[in-house]
Amino acid sequence: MASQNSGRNLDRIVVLDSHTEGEPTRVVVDGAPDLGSGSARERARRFASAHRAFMRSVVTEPRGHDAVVGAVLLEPMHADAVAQVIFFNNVGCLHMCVHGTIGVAKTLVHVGRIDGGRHRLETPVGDVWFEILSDGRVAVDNVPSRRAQTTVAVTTERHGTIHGDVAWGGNWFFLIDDPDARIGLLEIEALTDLTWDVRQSLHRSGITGSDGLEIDHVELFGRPSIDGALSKNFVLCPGKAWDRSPCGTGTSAKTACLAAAGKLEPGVTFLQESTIGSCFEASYRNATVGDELPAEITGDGPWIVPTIRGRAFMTGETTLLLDSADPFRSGFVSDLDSERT
Ligand code: PYC
Repeated sequence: MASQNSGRNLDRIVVLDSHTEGEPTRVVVDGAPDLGSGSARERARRFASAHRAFMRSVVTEPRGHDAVVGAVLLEPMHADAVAQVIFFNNVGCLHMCVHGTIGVAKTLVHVGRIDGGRHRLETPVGDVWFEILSDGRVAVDNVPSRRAQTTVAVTTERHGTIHGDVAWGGNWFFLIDDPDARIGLLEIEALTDLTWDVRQSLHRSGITGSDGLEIDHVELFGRPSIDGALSKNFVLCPGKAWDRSPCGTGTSAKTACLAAAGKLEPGVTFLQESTIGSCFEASYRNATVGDELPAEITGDGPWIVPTIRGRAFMTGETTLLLDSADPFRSGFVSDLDSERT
């Protein structure tokens, strides 16, 4: 949407904001670029290669901040899907986002496109299903997930040698268990320094996901502070922001590791606490013949289909304005803004 204002062009982007267990999602409902037709994967490639300025203008300063995850909703390929979605953050597209899916579900209810029930959503890494539960929470059956490697040693620059598992939960994760880790809002700087060191060291050491893609999320687990939770996590996202929610793809990766280690049976629920003290509930079923399993993801663990349940709340209905005379109309390019798909 564009308009003239004393010789200037004002572009308008209409967004709906929500947060899922503390982590923001900004759904673009008008003003997104034309990404052509095709699968979510194909459209995400086009989006990532040609529309980085658009992504920045929606999610980063001055209109947003580094933790905001954006979502563009598109026409689905399958007649029975409610939409196709591409998630993006401060440095590019995410493969998948569970907290964002919960936010999208609540947004679709808010605008009256759905009023409950179970819905198929197409993402760049496969279809997911979400259901609005009777208590208002949303359950997401995520993409099939798997532990790829266990007890991998990474030699970091500032924190010695650290061991962790590598797992796919819709994004690639390096998962570190440390019952002595202090996880909380007062520790953000130290936690970011540690996990960023791990992320960069993984990259330097050539440790990748089993499909050769970068491990761009690092997840640290310490003792929970909430009764009944299995652990409390700190999750570092690709653009160095930390997830306020327990991270749904990260909780899926954790679920895959627990299943692979024989520590969690199918159908059994556990609680994952976040850095701010919010929770996702998680369980899984074993994958079956009908599930879409990406051949390039190999590993030592079984394929599982995780279900993540959490709450989202609407926080805003906003029209973003992009003034052609504004030198920072698309925010500013950070050093971290790298080429990703
Ligand atoms: O919930 O999957 C998630 C997620 C990924 C990045 C931020 N949140």
